[in-house]
Amino acid sequence: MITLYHHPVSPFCITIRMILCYAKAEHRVVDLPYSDRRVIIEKTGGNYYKIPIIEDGKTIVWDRTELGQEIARYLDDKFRLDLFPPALEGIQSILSRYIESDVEGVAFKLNDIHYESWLPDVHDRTMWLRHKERKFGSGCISQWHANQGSFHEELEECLKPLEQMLSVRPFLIDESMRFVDCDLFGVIGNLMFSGHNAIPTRFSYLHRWHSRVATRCGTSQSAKT
Ligand SMILES: N[C@@H](CCC(=O)N[C@@H](CS)C(=O)NCC(=O)O)C(=O)O
Repeated sequence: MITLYHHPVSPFCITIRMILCYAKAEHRVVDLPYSDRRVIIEKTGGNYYKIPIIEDGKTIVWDRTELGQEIARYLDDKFRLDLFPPALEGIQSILSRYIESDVEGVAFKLNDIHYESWLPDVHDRTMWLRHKERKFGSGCISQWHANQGSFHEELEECLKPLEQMLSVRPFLIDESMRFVDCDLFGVIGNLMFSGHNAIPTRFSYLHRWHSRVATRCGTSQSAKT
């Protein structure tokens, strides 16, 4: 039995959860308060504080390197999912960098501005705000709120090439689902988490891709669950 320690808002956690579902792996999910990383610190012997991590018997796996995708690769090996075929390593490495920097970099702000709706606990919420303001400056959430129009435009620009890719094949880079599809599914799941944002209507191929991936993973059409 694999245990996933996560918070449901995190794009990286959504990705790992959907891979577990795609693999039909027997697993349980432990929801952590966003700002309490005690379990992560204990499980990794003080070597990590981010989410997600997974526990498989005595084995603890976390993403030790930026863009290393160690958890996803562990699950890929264990369940033979073929998410990382050697012939696609190069393109997956370039595209996952784009998804996790350009797309995620604007998508998370559009979800963060609605944080009061998805972080109900006052302690967790205040510590989350502290974390954000230390990284992005005091008042960042109000500024992002005021700039949301330009963030929506930026998001559309970022999604345009992905829509174009999906107009000629069912998944981003192949006829089958690969890691980059899981990666993007996580980022879109984070974007939509508050219930206030959606994939822009004009991106019909992205909409169809999203339903296709959700069906493959046996999740509902929303990445929230
Ligand atoms: N999987 C990522 C890292 C995971 C990550 O950045 N998780 C975020 C949550 S979405 C996190 O825990 N950030 C630090 C924090 O919240 O304190 C990697 O490629 O290394």
